[in-house]
Amino acid sequence: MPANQWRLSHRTLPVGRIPLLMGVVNVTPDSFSDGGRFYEPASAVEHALRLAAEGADLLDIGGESTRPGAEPVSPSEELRRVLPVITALRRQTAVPLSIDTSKALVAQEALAAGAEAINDITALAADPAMPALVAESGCGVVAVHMQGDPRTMQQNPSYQDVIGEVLAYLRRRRDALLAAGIAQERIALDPGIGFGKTTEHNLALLRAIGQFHGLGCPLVVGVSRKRFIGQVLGDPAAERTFGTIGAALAAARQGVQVLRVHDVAAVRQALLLFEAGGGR
Ligand code: HH2
Repeated sequence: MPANQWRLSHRTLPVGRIPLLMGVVNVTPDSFSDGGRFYEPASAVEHALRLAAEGADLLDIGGESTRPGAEPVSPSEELRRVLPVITALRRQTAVPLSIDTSKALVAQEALAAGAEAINDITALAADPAMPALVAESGCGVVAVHMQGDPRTMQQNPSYQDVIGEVLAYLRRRRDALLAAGIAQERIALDPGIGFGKTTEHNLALLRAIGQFHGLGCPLVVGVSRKRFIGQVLGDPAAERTFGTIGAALAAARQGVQVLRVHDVAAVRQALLLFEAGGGR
């Protein structure tokens, strides 16, 4: 049975017939699709409130780009970017917030400012303080699969069996988080589309994502505006929103519980019509 809820610090998000939408708020100068657009706190807050109004179920605030080749950012710089945004949003919207970070210091301050989940592309493996922080605070967590690190991950991604290896990794990380005292219903798992994967790897994972329900946790998938969309279309420069919608529906058909997207209104409308037309 696919998981039908995801517990955060102060509430449980029930998963209905279509996936929950996690709206992307990048407070960065260099994110791959919207870098610099929401770098000022006021514009990030305005953007996040727009995504909330469009129907986002969760807002994911990030202060460090993880696009291929991106350079790391110090914890103090990451905090300088995200904290004012989280603090302002906590006052202005009831939509739950997640912090997209791999650093316990950043996550801890973000939780103190009102974030209710940690979205970590290293699956809580990069910073040894992360698992205990999540266990003690009782927040939700997203553990993402990545091969390598953002600086080098797209240089030569290779797998013998991409589905088996990503599944096994997420199972190991789930077990490590359970052993650290994190409740299973707080753990969401993400195959990490684009994180050390070729277009073929991404498509194989997307086609097989239904198999990941066996892990017993809600699944998060981030296809939004990613490079593989341009490659499938044979046009790397193509506008990627329409392709994002197609990939989102492929995930929804397989019961994915959470989609991380930039274009909340577009994906939400597509999902509502998908559901009205019979769904999966
Ligand atoms: N993708 C990105 C960042 N964070 N988190 C999860 N759980 N899943 C994803 O697929 C994922 C993620 C990359 O996208 P974006 O935030 O738009 O770009 P950047 O990392 O350049 O800020």
